[in-house]
Amino acid sequence: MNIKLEQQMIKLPLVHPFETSFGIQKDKYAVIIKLTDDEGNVGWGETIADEYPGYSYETKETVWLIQRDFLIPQFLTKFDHDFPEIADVYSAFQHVRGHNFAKTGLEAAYWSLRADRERKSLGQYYGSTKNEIPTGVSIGIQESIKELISRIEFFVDQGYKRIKMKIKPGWDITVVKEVRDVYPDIPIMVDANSAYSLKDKDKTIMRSLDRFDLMMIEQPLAFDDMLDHKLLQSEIETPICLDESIHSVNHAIQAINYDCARIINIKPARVGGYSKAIEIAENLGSGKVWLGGMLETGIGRMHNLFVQARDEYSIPGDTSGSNRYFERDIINPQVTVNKNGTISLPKGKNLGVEVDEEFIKQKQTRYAEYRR
Ligand code: OSB
Ligand code: MG
Repeated sequence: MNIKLEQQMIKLPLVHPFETSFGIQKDKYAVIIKLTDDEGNVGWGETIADEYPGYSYETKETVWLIQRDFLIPQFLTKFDHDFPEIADVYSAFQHVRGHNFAKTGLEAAYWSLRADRERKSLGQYYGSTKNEIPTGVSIGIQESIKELISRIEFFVDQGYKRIKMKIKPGWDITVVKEVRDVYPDIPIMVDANSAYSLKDKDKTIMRSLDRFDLMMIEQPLAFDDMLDHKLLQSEIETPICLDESIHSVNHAIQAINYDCARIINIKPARVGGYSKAIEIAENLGSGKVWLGGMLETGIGRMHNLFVQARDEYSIPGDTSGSNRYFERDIINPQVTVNKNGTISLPKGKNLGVEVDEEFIKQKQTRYAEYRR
């Protein structure tokens, strides 16, 4: 089978800078993968492409090169005779260690091509059972508590069901307390992005967060340390949720079995793809998983929405409406949030939305084409 693969880097300004304990992000980069087969069917995938290796070691440069030099050539050979199976796709990637973001952009495009060829919704491949999903919003560190509260108000007024606030030392207990005073009942959680340690000072902070009835504390400790999280979990009531520490199906299962965490934030790109995100959900079940985000553009957003429409994803995730991130998204229509805090899923084939290729071209910073 002949197949064309287009790799395009795009840059979109964020409507609001996103500050976490590891830095401030002002622009969103993504490497968009487009597959076209010889019958004109198309598949779209998005690769997370950060400017700075703060959340992960992968950056927009590493994803581009690892795809170009290793993953794309190996992936394209799988179209040698027939249309590959998902196991073939993974076998193309198995000798490249790590680099899950780079792999996921290709895997996602492959699923989307499959849906296009078979004239089905992507949701049928991802096991969607729901027409709408409950969702939340992740709010970065702000200049002042007053500003944070007005941002929360802005999102609560739009219907968002759950608020996630970023914390770091110096922006934690007081901030959470003031937000709780204003919003005694809304589901709130915090995300530390590894900003704390097991030092007494930090443990005291973690313990004092117990009184605010938080849904969970996301990734308080180091990105590569599950054991420390287990020790911390044994000393606090609030469930720990792991994000940066989980890179595979096995990690996710072990983290829950050994009580290093009670909940896992699944980001398909971090665990190596959408099939892996599904496998983790099947293994852990409802109440233990939810779907995180990496400020995706519309293509990654649609993939994320369809996987969240599975039964196990009952906890509201981080997938917000397009306008929370961008002035204009790369799909039409844009993703919007309903008054009741849900996002409705489109019914059409493939992504269920149009990819705005004109706009992608305008925002493109790099382009390459591959064929076999
Ligand atoms: O830790 O979950 C995180 C964004 C970039 C990097 C890390 C994280 C995040 C988010 C944003 O929290 C979630 C989203 O709105 O996509
Ligand atoms: Mg996180």
